[in-house]
Amino acid sequence: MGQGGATTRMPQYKLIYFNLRGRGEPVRWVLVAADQQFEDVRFNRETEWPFKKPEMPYGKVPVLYVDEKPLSQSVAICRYLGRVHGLAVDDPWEAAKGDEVADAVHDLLPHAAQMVYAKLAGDVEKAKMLATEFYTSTLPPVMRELDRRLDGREWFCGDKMTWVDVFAACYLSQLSSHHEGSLEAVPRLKSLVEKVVKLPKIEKWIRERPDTPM
Ligand SMILES: N[C@@H](CCC(=O)N[C@@H](CS)C(=O)NCC(=O)O)C(=O)O
Repeated sequence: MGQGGATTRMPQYKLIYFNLRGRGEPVRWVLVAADQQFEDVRFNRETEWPFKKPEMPYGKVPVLYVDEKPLSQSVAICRYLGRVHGLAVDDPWEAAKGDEVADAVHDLLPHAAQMVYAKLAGDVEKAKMLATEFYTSTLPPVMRELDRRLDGREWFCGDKMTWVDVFAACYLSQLSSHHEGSLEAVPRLKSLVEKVVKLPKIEKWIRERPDTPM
């Protein structure tokens, strides 16, 4: 009960995405890390999405409905959830440097997606070429900078885990799982990713989530 006898109501969350990890998965991880229940609505991309697309703001997913109000853009959604559920910092500079990390990781996605699509299409040569480029040229400078950011601090925004750590760990754990040893040269980043992945609630989510190709 809140002050004056009013009941403090938990927000109702409904996440709309495809039956994939993709850009929906970091939102799911932040919801899980924040101990929030949510309805995990997953459309089939081929059969259902063409009918649902016109209903979505910007015609894109993920969309998080917060008490029936839609919020788009995966990074904005994670940032909002972080602020509302205590997975954020107040200091504007630390918060902005956290946003920087999230955007830098998010920028990797189109490159990674090309690689995964080529693999799923069975184009072995193209997939191999894109993977070599991704793991030798695209990913290492980002990993190095993220590792450097962790010099003398446990988490990206200081001594407290925030949505940024959860967001980054979600993508980097998946990307590194496709390429053995890719986190070895960046021990501080590797440790951050492992700490998030080993949170009991995240481990449980990974164990129980639907098995999807990407
Ligand atoms: N910047 C947006 C990108 C949203 C986006 O491109 N979503 C893709 C799926 S990952 C989508 O809706 N594709 C279907 C379409 O464009 O019809 C975000 O991070 O949420």
